Amino acid sequence: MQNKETAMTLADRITITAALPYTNGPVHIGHLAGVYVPADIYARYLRLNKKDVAFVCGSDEHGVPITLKAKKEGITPQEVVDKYHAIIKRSFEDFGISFDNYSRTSAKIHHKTASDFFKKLYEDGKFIEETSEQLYDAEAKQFLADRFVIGICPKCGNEESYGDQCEKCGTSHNATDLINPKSAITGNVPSLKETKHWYLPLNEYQEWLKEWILVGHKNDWKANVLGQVKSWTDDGLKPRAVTRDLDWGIPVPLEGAEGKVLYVWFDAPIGYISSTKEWAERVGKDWEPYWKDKNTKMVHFIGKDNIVFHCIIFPAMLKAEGSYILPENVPANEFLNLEGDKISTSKNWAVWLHEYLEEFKDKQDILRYVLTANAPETKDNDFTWKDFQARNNNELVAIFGNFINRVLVLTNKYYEGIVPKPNEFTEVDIQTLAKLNEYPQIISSSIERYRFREALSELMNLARLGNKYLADEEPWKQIKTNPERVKTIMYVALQIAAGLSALSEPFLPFTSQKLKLMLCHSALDAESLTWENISTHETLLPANHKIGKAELLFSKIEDDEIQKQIDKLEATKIENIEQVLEPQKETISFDDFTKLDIRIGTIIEAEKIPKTKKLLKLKVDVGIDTRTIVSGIAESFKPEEIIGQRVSVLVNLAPRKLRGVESEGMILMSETNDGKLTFIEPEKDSVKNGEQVS
Ligand code: B3M
Ligand code: ZN
Repeated sequence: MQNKETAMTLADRITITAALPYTNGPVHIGHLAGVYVPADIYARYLRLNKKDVAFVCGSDEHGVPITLKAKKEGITPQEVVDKYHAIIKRSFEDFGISFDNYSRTSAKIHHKTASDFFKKLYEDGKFIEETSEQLYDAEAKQFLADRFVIGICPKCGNEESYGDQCEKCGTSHNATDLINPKSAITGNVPSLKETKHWYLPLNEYQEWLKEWILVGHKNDWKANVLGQVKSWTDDGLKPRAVTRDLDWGIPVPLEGAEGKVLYVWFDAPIGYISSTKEWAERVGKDWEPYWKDKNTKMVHFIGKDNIVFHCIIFPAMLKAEGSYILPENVPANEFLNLEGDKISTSKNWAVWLHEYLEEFKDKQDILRYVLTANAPETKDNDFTWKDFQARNNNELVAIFGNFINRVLVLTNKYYEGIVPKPNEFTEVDIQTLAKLNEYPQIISSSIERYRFREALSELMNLARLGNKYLADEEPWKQIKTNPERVKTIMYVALQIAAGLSALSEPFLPFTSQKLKLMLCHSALDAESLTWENISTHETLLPANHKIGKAELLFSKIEDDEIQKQIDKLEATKIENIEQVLEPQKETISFDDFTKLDIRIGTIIEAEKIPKTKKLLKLKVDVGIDTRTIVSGIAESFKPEEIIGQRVSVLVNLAPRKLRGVESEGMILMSETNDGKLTFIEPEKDSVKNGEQVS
């Protein structure tokens, strides 16, 4: 029987949200591993446990990423979101991500839900209304917030932090907190300009958040989530602007707020609510219990870069509004890398879901399997095509597929597909059936703690149990000498096959469906089968039931299929190098050029500048004199390896003091394909120091 304790821990109504993907590009395997596959496993599992599930998501269509993409593609933001919303929605459907509803934040129902939410907080006096100086790009005539501005993160020093969030340390800040901000539109250093915004005073919720999460959930939320929440609350939460001076987004529903929209991270989480409303309207349900009934359990599935928004900002919004429930858990995953490098939409360094579905037709479950088996649940992990091939060939084909194929082939061969009536069970048979009956609870226990990798490995252990049972009992040998014994062996093996068909559904829905059809057992369809009765069922496949023909569930993936994918990625890498070439700078006159005095020189001394990562202090003989030059090449060269190096030097650059050292000139450098610096040196040694470069 299923463990009573587990049955008790599962609420009857569960709202499951999955992070709304930005529609500035397609979905890739990092999104799937981090968010959508675990969320789908959880939703499918709960439905099999006959729970009332609302699994909601939708496209995140506002925010600066969309407008930047529109500028880059020379189309409107609406055209960008329409294009990628369609691709994303379709690819989720084809991949078996079983949302009850997939909406979009440009939908009217969302604009109304988000506007009403904002207005309620405004009317309840939950915002601080303040006019202050914000970053402004005079050339672009645009205020700079979010990804419109890049600068140094005040918390971790990341030099490419966005205006609202630093992706490196996850922290969230206001654009004016950035050090050395630069406009992402023109590259200019921004000026400051007055503007009015509405702020959510997060500081007022700090103690409540600490109590709710760091005390209340210290034992059941993941360490990576608790760690980030502790880090922000320790730093002290500050008021956060929930509006922006942008023309793409949900207009601020207040008089005098023309030209202002809701901050994308204010409106997007409300997208979960509007998606639930849209679903409830369609299926004739009331949406409120899924968001307001204290007995409803809510779980947010996200990646680690979204923790601050789902554990600090959105809960503060819900608390301020007052009528909503809060998440029971936010099991955020870490990041998945690809072939050892960070997945990057902008660099096209990704395995895109819609392309995978095209190139690996009907092989959704292989990718679901690999992304679950390699899920970055507690630390960043890496996806390689070789590992993808190995797991398919050595696990899905050799363990799961092989067991099922043997059972169905032998049942058809010995009994024309009829499940044989078993004779007396031996001790081994009884132990094997008892072990089978434990697997629903074993897998439940992992799933309910959001340990999907562990749960999947337990499912594979059930297939291993089946393989071992057959290998030990050898029905193909005993059929000649003890055919009555073989009836019992095949009966037991068929029960394991049926258990696999049901228990695999959350992880491998396409395989589960295929297997259930091959077993031709109506009781195994989702309607009648619950997780519980897999083990309490007298028998999953009763004697005299007729199964269908055996078909291969999985097939080997050959080296050439994988090499094609690896070559495709390598080609992307080369494209990236070509793409990364800086566009030509603005035209200058010949007179401008003649002002530059570039000479050939030789490095005669070199030493590191203490407490710096990049700087070397060089003594350079430039023919006309010997001078000190500070150069940012320490990450590419050791001092001792560049003594005697011939170089090109801009000698009439105004002297500058760098970390206390007066630098008189600049060593001209270039970059190799793999990002290392390289000198510009004369081809021939006969060129003397002091010779001009012209
Ligand atoms: N659009 C996904 C991201 O940051 C973001 C999630 C919104 S969930 C409300 O990549
Ligand atoms: Zn940072």
